[in-house]
Amino acid sequence: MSLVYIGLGANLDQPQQQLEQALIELARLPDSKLISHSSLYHSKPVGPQDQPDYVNAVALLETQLAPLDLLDALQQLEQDHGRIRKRHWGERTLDLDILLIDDLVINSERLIVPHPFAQERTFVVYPLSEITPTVTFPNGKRLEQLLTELDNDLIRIRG
Ligand code: A4P
Ligand code: MG
Repeated sequence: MSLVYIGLGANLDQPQQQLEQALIELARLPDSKLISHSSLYHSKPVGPQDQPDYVNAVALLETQLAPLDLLDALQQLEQDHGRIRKRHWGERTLDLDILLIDDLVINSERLIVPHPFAQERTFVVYPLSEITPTVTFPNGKRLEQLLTELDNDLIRIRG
């Protein structure tokens, strides 16, 4: 059994509803249980600026799926949401990133854990801290420290 943090992001086709639906679908994944999730947040795009603002959230899943089986399941959900990959860091109907799996470090062709940009992204660090205020990354970096290094420019969506 693993504890997995998943980053959710969307900026096309009613992004808030995309995320609300994705949370329902995460709760239905086989051999898994959705433990909690953060609020939903509006955030400015990181990467190309000529794309709509994002809605982001972080979810905590307990799962018996192996990491690559979980990645397969998440990519299937992205496909179900009509995801088309247009460009790197570009617009999408649903992006599901594996942020952390317990204190595992994975560097394989298809999967890098912790997610390489997790520690520098406001839209990951703040929602993560909402559900688990004390997280230490495998490289020893503590979430409390990361919070002091990032300006919180997120706008919380009232649920
Ligand atoms: N992959 C490797 N490691 C992982 C992991 N930990 N979780 C591989 C998920 N996938 C992982 O992903 C490309 C490949 O990464 C996958 O096939 C998988 O095998 P992708 O999502 O199709 O490609 P991408 O969008 O070109 O790149 P990437 O790195 O996933 O983009 P990001 O980092 O997800 O950034 N701004 C705001 N405000 N909010 C956002 O959510 N998101 C992005 C996308 C850009 N700007 C944003 C946001
Ligand atoms: Mg992604």
